[in-house]
Amino acid sequence: MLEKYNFGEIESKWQKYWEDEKIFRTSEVEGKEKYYVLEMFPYPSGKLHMGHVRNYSIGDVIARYKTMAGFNVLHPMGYDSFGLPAENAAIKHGIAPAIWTTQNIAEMTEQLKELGFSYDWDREVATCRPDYYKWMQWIFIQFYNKGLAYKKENPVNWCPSCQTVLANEQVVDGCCERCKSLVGKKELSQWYFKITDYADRLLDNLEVLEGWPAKVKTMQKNWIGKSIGAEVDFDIEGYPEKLKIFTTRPDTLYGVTYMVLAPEHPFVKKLVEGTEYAEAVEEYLDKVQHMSDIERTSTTNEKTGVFIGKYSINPLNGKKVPIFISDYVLMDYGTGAIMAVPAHDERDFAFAKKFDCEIIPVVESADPAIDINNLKEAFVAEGKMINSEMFTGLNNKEAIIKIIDYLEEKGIGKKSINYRLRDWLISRQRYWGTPIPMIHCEDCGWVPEKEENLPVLLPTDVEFTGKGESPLTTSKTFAKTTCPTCGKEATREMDTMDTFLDSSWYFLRYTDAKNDKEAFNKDKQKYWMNVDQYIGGVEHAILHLMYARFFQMALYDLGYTSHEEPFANLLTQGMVIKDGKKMSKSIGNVVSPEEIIKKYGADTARLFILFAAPPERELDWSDAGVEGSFRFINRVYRLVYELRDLVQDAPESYILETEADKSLAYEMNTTIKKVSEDVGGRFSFNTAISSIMEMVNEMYKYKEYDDINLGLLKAAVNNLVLILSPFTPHICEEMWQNLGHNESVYKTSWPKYDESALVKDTVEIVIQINGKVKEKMNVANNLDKAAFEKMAMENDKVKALTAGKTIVKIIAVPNKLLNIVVK
Ligand code: ANZ
Ligand code: ZN
Repeated sequence: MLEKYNFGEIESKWQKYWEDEKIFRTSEVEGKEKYYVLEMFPYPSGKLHMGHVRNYSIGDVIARYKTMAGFNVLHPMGYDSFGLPAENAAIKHGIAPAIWTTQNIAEMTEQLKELGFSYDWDREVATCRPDYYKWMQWIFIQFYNKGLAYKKENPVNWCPSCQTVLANEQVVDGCCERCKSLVGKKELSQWYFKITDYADRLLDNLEVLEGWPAKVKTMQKNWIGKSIGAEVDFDIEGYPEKLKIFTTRPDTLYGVTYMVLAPEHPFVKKLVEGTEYAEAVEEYLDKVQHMSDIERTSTTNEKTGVFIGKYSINPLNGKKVPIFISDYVLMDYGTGAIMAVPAHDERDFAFAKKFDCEIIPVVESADPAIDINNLKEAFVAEGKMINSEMFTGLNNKEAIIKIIDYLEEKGIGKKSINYRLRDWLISRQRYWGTPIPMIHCEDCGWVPEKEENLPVLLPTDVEFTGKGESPLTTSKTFAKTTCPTCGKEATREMDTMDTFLDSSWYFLRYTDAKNDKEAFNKDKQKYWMNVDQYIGGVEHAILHLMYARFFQMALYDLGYTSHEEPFANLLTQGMVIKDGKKMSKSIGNVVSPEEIIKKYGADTARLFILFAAPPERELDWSDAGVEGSFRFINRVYRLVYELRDLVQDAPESYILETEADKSLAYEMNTTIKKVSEDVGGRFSFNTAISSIMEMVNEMYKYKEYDDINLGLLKAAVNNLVLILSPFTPHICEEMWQNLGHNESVYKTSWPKYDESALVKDTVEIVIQINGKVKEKMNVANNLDKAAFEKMAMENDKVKALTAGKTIVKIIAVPNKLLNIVVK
């Protein structure tokens, strides 16, 4: 052991050892309790950022702790390696996506190894490799055969800059999530997954995911957006067809004063054909086409619309009301038509004010301050029914049920449920993704590729222009094939899969990453799944986590998985910020992991990140904090360096004799207990680390006593190294070896604490006179108030200081302090 802490040497030494000895390789061990800890795998951009380091440090502490605590731990890593950046590099720099990606993977792997993460690298997956995407294609075919994949012509979100289709989930505020361009609409024939078949299960199962943050569950719930209401048939004056509307407020039927159709509603053309309204409607439709759904439904936008010259009849009271079209009604929700109740709906209220429509209140507020006949805004709360014939007087919640019954009885409507969740659009007009393994035959239609012909390989003879259709169409070899059913000439699908598919089952592949006969073996997934602890950014709260749940459920229904839910517990780590802002190139506040590793070593980087904030919170990067962590590591190193020879020959057992012995034993045992609980249960790493820091302080104090107990000191030093090892693994291996141990610290059991040493015999108390501290003394723990006061008053110094004075009052706080007020 060198006198000076040389992190560079120590870290590369132990990284090599772990790799050579395959310390972190795992396999199924029957009878040993398994623990699967997983961090979201990265996109191989080439460089790790601090967000990655944080994510993976959290996972690594858990994995190392669980290993030492006796679990059979699975802790894998891989790469989500299909996607746009590789293709953009091809367009810009002419470098093949496969080569660009492979280089990046190599660089990132090196960085991950430099940080000392305990991955079983034998299980590494990269989604762009044929041995992975072969099984992606196989899963697609299973979904297709089960009726979960279908092709449909539809207006889709189209990013004019990325030249590709986007899922609804990838459109943020009407803009492309990736390049921020304004998204338009385009008619295209596309592949979809029927995730809507799973809407109720995805929603209901949230209840049993007790280990998920409430925030994430709420986001998923809102995304699924289940609305219970009714469908009601309105008549259209002069037309035989019924106008179907969806409402969540059938209780407001008597307050309907106009109707609104989505501008794209199929009735609209028919209703205005040949009338004076046709032109205005046409113009309006044109304008709406370029707007995103978010803009259209915003409650703050000025309302626009066009009266189409026709009227509708309310089936409950026969009232005749005008029909409008307006952008705030969307075609692909409900029935694409609404009944408008301005008295009780915000958007209807704004529209009615602008277009001078009637406002009829039908629910009265209990609050006398609200003048229901002269509303300043829509009244949306609960209340008592008014102006509603036989339903008047009911509570409006009751009325909802009664009115639905009545509609059903009369055959003019029925209970109806709507979801915001849409089917998942999975085709992309992109090169760097899994080819969709479907073949189109003129006679047989769409036919899946035969299983023995998988994988359908990505061709390499393609051009990257960044424009137009899928780059696969430029390959001379790819399209032409034969029909798997009839053998006739046929063409391949030329779109590739959304990369969110690849990341929807990688956790299953890790359980059996090398299998070339199956996507994963059923027994192996059964042994390892589900993931006990998943860790990643909250930005994946909806998309990735919803898709992965859907895959897991669909594969469960197909009989391939044994759990319905993939992730038992979820931890979403906070962002890493600097100077109060997210680290970003444009702000210029990025701290690169490489820089920190070079200057202080990986152990310091890890310790700082884990110590600076609880995992769910934002982490404010601080150079002083990094320095502090480095100093602490040095302090531990010096302590072990100084004591290593002394304790090696010391006895394995010890008897506590002096007060100092008892105090150190107490410190050691409480620290082991605290670290075990903080790391094993609450993931409160920062408090665990600060208790280790206190223990180190106590050890520094203890070693200066004349009368030291070497057996005890030996236990303390060994335990210190063990409990620190999940955080700073390299230096702990080094110290462990130098303390005379032959095996890796990770082959050693997590230390146990002595329950009986957790109570202190004595406590230090403070004595104040008139509020000023005058004396400290040790007294027996948990003395009652009277005994405590007596002890303190018998102290010599206290006696001297109070001699000849009048004692006005004594305030005693047992185990803490005694304040004597004198005159
Ligand atoms: C009448 C009514 C009265 C409504 C009232 C609300 C309040 P959620 O909760 O999102 O499901 N709606 C129905 N289809 C629509 C569409 N395609 N585009 C825009 N809005 C639509 O909202 C359901 C409510 O949103 C429905 O209930 C309907 O307005 C409107 F005091 O009907 B309601
Ligand atoms: Zn055919």
